[in-house]
Amino acid sequence: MLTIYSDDHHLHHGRSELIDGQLMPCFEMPSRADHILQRVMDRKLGPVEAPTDFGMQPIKRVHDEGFLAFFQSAWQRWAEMNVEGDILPFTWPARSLRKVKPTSLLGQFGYYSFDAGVPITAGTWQAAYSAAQVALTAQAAIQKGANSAFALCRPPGHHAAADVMGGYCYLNNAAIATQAFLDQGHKKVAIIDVDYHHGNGTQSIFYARNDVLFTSIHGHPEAEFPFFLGYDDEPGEGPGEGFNFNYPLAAGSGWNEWSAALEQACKQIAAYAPDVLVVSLGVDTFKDDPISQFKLDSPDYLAMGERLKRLGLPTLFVMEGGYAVEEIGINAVNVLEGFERV
Ligand code: Q9C
Ligand code: ZN
Repeated sequence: MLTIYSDDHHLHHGRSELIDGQLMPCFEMPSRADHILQRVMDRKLGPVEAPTDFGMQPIKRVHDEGFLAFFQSAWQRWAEMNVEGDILPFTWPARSLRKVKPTSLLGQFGYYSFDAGVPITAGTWQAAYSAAQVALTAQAAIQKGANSAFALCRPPGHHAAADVMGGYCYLNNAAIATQAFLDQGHKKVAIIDVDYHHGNGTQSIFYARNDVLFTSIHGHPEAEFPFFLGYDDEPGEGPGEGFNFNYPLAAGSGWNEWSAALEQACKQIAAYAPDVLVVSLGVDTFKDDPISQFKLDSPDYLAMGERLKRLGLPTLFVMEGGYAVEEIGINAVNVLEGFERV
């Protein structure tokens, strides 16, 4: 399987996140992608190529212009203020407040985010832009006839909506690639989001559309980030009604529960009969993940890949979460190897 990768992800390394009442070093760190790349090479998964630059146009197909302008210029504005440290949002337009767009940098950051898990550093824009190009280049390989490709993206994307960043995510790499498939002539794309967290950004981008089927298996939002989306009674709206399926699972769920949900999701995908499949590939479902509560073990990821392969679809894998850094390469590449060995 072809892997697309750019070293540009190193340009994004946030300092701190707030977790369990403490400021901790960010869990979403550069060594994550380094370990995955190492495993891709150790296992001789296939060629590793650099991304092509497709420019801003395919990103603008998914993201709001004002949001992009804010993100792209934020660090320059911060630098002019001579403040130390990363830019972090801390006030959001929650109930009782107005959804106005303030003029100040920090006010606008609150307007364009939903949590504080999105530090903007000097290199964050470039890293996120390159991650989107990685996803688009892997998408282009499938468009040219490859049966599968792996976008080794970082930072991840599935929590980012059209004009809202959050949960370590800035640009929605999977959604940008999905929209590119549609813009290049495909009629129906299915997404399966296997990250431990609900893909709220991806769901919201395609919620009113029937040309994208969104399915997600994740920790129940009653108890887990992102808390405010990802319940099982979110069917889609308008023309998109009937094209969104969430499978929230209890903390402590292992392969038995998880694979039963995967069967349900695969049944919906097969019934939809899409032209292509996009997999939002998070491996934070792993038993030793430091911020998650599922109990998948490394061999389960081989079985996951095998099941996805049996859908018989051209498949784009887009890297999302996974924070057990030592095992992240084994687990992510196991999905790809499981997919290839059927
Ligand atoms: N106590 C992705 O996996 N913070 N994002 C969780 C847990 C946010 C995860 C705090 C987790 C975001 C792409
Ligand atoms: Zn996650």
